[in-house]
Amino acid sequence: MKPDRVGTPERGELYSQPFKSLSKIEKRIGPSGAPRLSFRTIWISDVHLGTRGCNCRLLIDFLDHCDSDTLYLVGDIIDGWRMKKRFFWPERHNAIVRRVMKKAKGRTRVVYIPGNHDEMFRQFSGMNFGGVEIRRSAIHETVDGRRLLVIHGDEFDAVVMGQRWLAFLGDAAYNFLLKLNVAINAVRRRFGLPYWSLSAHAKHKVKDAVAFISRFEETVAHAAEKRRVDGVVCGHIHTAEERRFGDIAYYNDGDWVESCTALVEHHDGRMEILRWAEEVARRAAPAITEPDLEEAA
Ligand SMILES: [Mn+2]
Repeated sequence: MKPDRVGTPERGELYSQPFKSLSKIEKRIGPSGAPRLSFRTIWISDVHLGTRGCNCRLLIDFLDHCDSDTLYLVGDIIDGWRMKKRFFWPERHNAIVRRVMKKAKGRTRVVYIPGNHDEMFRQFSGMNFGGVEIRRSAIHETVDGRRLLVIHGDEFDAVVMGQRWLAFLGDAAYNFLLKLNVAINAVRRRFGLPYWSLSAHAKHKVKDAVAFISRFEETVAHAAEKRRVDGVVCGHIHTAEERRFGDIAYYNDGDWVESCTALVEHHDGRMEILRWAEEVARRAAPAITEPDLEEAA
């Protein structure tokens, strides 16, 4: 029995390219030469395509090295707010859309839950575009039978922050920080240094930001408790986290602007936050051999 196929009986296109997908599965090697990873479920959010802040290089690498039965796009994938002001759409952003659509046409079930920056897609909830299901929220059942509510998380801005204009105000300062982040990392890349997030680093240093994050997490977990689910997966605040509030499991898949993280469910049901910049750095580092270890000891 394949429980992961439950709820997707319409996937006739599963067998449309048998030879192509078979050879890929056999290889299980990504373009970098590192092994391709397989998960039951992947959640990513806050990609902010259409902005300079999006770490498209790392995300392309992630999509090229990770497969899953189900892929949830948990909102703020495309940044409509920013694009209204100035149109920015490099070829690399197309490459991301192409990769997601290719997964949707293949063996991956893709569920897209728009957030506040891509709220223009919310009007298409219930529709299916090229295999991508658009939903306002979803209930994900883990392999061990737990029910997780999947939402973007901006639903709670009013509760957590008071009013929506505050979100815009914070957005300007935050935007500046992200621009600085892009500049710093362009220099770091020149010198062959791995990606490092200034904005994520700054956020953890600011007391108010820390208080805001914990209030958000608590509010979301409380809402999940009311919905009588076992846990919740969200994004929105760009802070990956895995913690418990009483009986409720809280998961945040982070973002691809600062921390470059994804939440995954392994085939055995184990949940994990992947920090992709670290994965890539590890790949580049020389493997530690046994004599090295003996020397160190
Ligand atoms: Mn958001």
